Amino acid sequence: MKKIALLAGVLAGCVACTQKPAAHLPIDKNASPQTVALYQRLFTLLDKGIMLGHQDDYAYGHNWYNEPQRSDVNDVVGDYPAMNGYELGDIEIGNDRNLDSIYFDNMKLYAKQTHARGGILTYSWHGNNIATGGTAWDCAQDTVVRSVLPGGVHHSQYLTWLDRLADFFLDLKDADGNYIAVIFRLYHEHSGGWFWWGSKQCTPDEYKQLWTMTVAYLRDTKNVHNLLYAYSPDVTENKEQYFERYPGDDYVDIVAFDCYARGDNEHYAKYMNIGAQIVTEYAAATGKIPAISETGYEGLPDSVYFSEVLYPIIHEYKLSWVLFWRNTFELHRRDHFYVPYKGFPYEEDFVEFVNQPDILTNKDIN
Ligand code: BMA
Repeated sequence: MKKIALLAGVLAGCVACTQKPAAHLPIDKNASPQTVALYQRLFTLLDKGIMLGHQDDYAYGHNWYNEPQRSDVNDVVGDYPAMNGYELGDIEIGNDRNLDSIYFDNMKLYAKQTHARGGILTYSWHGNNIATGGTAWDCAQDTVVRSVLPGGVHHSQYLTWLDRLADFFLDLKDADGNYIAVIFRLYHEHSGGWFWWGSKQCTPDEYKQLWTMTVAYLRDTKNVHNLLYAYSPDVTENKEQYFERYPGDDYVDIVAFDCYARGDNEHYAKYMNIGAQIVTEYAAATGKIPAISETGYEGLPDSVYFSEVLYPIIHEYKLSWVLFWRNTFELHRRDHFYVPYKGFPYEEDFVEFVNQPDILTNKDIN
């Protein structure tokens, strides 16, 4: 009897195995212990709530630039974001600061400080157009992706660009000298046609090759093992469109999407729901992490955007984080902000949102 029971138990265990992976491991088989721990931490936190994210939070805010430990989010709600986004655009061309005026040396310092307080980091990359020397938005051609793939005219130069990215990630170290594990969200918003890697600029197959080449180069050639990889198209109509350019489960740790409010709340809710449903269902079925990698309402003209528009939507889903885009410091771009700063008339709306029990700030995840 005992034997039969044991056998039944083993069989039941196997059935369970085929349905749900026993442990959530990053796609990088040689991921550092810290990277494995970060991935597992994301799964643990997924049961707790949705992490609040903000882009460039430590670097600058509305009306200030590089003031130690300052953050618009902290100024308004009394705590830092749990998820902290930074942008690597221009690192590939060897610049000392990114396209939004953050010095990479400072960015490394912010990473160290953020990590020390238990925050999590995610990096985007608006890399330049290697064929024209223009920006990421220089997208009139449909040959750039092809030209950086193996055999393409810009392939070897493109690898030198990836070398600079690798150097940055390998410079992310904590106080004990361990690599800080972070999220890399590459070639994002590709369901749109505004970047050189967008849907009008390359075929699905070329996009997938660009992705797998980049991951394999960073991971296997450059030995960067402190990364989790996030896939994040812009809005999509359905699953088919979302996955049209998906490079495969072996190349993605996090399934996410970007979606902005632009005045039409019904339209926003529709696409937020489509995206949230796709990523949460897929993540649950395949053992990935689902997230909203960028959202917000530029200039916050709606006094109840956070509490009455956004929250009721995301509250329905098991999402890892929701990240709001940057609050610019430049005087000529004063309307480019996505979270309130101290003194902003609708700051209470944000406070109400952040105080919801399922919205997690830095303290809540430590
Ligand atoms: C965009 C804008 C740009 C910025 C870019 C990369 O959405 O905020 O001003 O340069 O992101 O951070």
